Amino acid sequence: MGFFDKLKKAFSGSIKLDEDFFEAMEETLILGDLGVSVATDAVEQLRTAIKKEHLQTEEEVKDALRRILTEMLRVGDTALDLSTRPSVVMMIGVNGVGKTTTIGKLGYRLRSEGKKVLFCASDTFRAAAADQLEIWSQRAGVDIVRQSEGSDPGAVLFDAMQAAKARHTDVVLVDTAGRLHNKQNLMNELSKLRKIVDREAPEAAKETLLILDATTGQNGLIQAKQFQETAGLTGIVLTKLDGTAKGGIVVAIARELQVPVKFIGVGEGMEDLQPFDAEAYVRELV
Ligand SMILES: Nc1nc2c(ncn2[C@@H]2O[C@H](COP(=O)(O)OP(=O)(O)OP(=O)(O)O)[C@@H](O)[C@H]2O)c(=O)[nH]1
Ligand SMILES: [Mg+2]
Repeated sequence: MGFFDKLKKAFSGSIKLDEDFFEAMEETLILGDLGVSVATDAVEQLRTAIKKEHLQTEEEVKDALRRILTEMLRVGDTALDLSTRPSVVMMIGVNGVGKTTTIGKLGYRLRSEGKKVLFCASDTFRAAAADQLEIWSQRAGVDIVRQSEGSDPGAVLFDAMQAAKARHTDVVLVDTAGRLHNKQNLMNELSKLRKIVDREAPEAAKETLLILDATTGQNGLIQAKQFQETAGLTGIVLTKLDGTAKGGIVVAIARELQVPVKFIGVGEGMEDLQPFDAEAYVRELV
């Protein structure tokens, strides 16, 4: 049973707002991957709201819960800071979450807005990675800087930054290799990439987006903390929301790290990237 069904069950029939209800509610939220601290806090706030506002019906209680979770997700600007030329957006995250695909979609989106975009293939781990990004660059109609397999990701980034300055590029989108958050040497490589951007474009607006797929459970919070420590996150992209998983852990991540979700991925196509709408997301969740 998914989170949604469980919640429906917790709410089913005429609700009796007793201890059992609050317990079931808390358990449902935890099982829905919102995490223990979010669940405890949300239920606490819900108790207060029910008392203060004399809520009685299922719809009123649901609305209050939606309001509480939406508020937890509102932790900052959901728009990308692209205020300088160039500005630099780096995608990071564990393997297979959708970093490269998100770059493709975002590149298409930004180009459609009239921006000059450059892809940087800093995933040099596999030859196929740069090839995959190159296919996206053709589809989206944007330039790419790449080198051969096995070259230094930092060297590719350096090249891309030079090219961006020479070509008056608006936005550089940097693809990185997937890595486990507990592999220290791979994580160090990310901080190196960050330093290259800082050195080559000290004044540039920089975004570091953690790509997280909706099937990620409680582990997502640990992942996010590690990536935050290493590279400093400015936003989250929640991918694969077109499936059944809802990625409830982003509520915990947003709240604990104070990092907003900025986009959602809803498919594999070029247009399947949408700006994050906290209210709409919570409506799907509850
Ligand atoms: N359904 C769905 N599939 C997605 C979405 N985003 C990415 N994918 C798919 O997920 C798979 C992995 O995507 P990639 O973009 O290659 O992921 P990655 O993070 O770059 O992977 P690595 O570079 O290997 O770490 C591909 O088959 C994508 O088409 C999404 O929003 N919805
Ligand atoms: Mg990739």
